Amino acid sequence: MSNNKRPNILFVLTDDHASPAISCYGNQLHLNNTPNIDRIAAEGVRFDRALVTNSLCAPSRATILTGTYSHVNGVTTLDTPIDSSQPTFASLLHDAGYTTAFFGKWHMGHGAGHDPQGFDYWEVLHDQGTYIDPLLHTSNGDVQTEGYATDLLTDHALAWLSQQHGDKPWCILLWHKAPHRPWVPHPRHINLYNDPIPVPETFWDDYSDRATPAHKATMRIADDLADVDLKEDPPEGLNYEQLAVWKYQRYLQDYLRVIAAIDESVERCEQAVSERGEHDDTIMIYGSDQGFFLGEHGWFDKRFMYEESLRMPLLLSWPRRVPAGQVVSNLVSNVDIAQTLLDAADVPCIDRMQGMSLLPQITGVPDAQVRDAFYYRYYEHDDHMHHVWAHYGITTERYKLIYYYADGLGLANTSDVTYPPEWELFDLKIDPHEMHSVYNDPRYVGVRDALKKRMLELQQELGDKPYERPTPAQRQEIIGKR
Ligand SMILES: [Ca+2]
Repeated sequence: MSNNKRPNILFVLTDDHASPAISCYGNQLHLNNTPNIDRIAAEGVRFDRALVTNSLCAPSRATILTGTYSHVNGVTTLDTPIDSSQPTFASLLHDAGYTTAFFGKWHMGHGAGHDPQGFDYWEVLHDQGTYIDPLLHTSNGDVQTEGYATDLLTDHALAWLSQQHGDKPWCILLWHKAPHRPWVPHPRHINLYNDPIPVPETFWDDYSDRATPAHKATMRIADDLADVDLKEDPPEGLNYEQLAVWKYQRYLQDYLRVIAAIDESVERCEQAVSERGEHDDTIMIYGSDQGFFLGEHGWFDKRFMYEESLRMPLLLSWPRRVPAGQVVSNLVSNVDIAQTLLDAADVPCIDRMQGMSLLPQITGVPDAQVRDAFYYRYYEHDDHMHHVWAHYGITTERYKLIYYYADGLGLANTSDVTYPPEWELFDLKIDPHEMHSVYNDPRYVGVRDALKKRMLELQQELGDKPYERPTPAQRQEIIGKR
């Protein structure tokens, strides 16, 4: 077999899977064991600081596919469906002779103009998708299925793979719903994780030394998990703190059980590829559309530019080309995935793509390009459930600067109240959990000003613009349209 054979690609993306719930990431709380996901890292690379451009399901998916930021691909929020005529790494691979297929969560709109394009075959979960008996949306109409979504999507993907013969390389995107809320496990996993799970050290965070948005967010495990998440009544007589810990247990138990099914799915994928004799020439990628809070800062969910939410797990193996057992701590991103896969397939990327191929960094190319800083922007200003304010910012290896430009407009929990913009600055070296903003600390003035300058440069390079607050007249107009 030639070294120049174009690789197959099997890309497993999950939804809201935080890296502390993947055992190869070495979580101090030892939450679970994921031996099959871990195998990808052992046979390839574990990226320890893979950052998303916008920590939300649909925007991350659009960024991964198109290799562009939200302001370029248009998918800024959950309510901005994709224009799926945009070129993606999948459509470019398809044009270059790959056979391509998509199974699972799309969540970027349905119907003409929004359905997947560039795939020889696709079937997507209807909208957000369900864990049990999911309704599938396909090019031949909707199909009602019976079964557990993680298993069923794996069945369908591997059945499609078994029909692929001949010389064309293939690319499968198996993008699960799991472990997204409301975390419904398969009955075979219902007895896992019954022992008490320790709470993270920031669980009781009171958000002192942070800007207003951390205080205003409504994604606290203690206060904001719903009955559909908890699925059973708590024991009677618990005080507030005891109830919070009980809710955390319920949350984590089901979250980890759902991940047990994903790890089994990955094992089946690995076996299927090996049985086809394609182990060495297949790129296996495991990632999640963003990180997730697993009780850190007392939260569930994502959205914030804080590390737990900003960092996605990302593992990649390609035995033919990528040396095994690597750990990469450089700043990489979901915006890099498209160019990396195109590079691997020797297909040129297109000018609008805004990331970089990660292959040089992981194949031993001397002086491979790395980032000095990374730009982030979260737009979902008017979310009615979590109330995380819109913001943008920059992170380097050591520092993170965040600008909350929210001014009250569109904030469901603050009505028409105006808030001033606020900043946060964290020194991740001495404060890795981001508990103390040093934005107003005189010792950090130099760092602060340098980061602001670099953030504006990056914003401009990427074609984004600073937020402009509406004038009082514009403000009245916006309010009047409600
Ligand atoms: Ca997600």
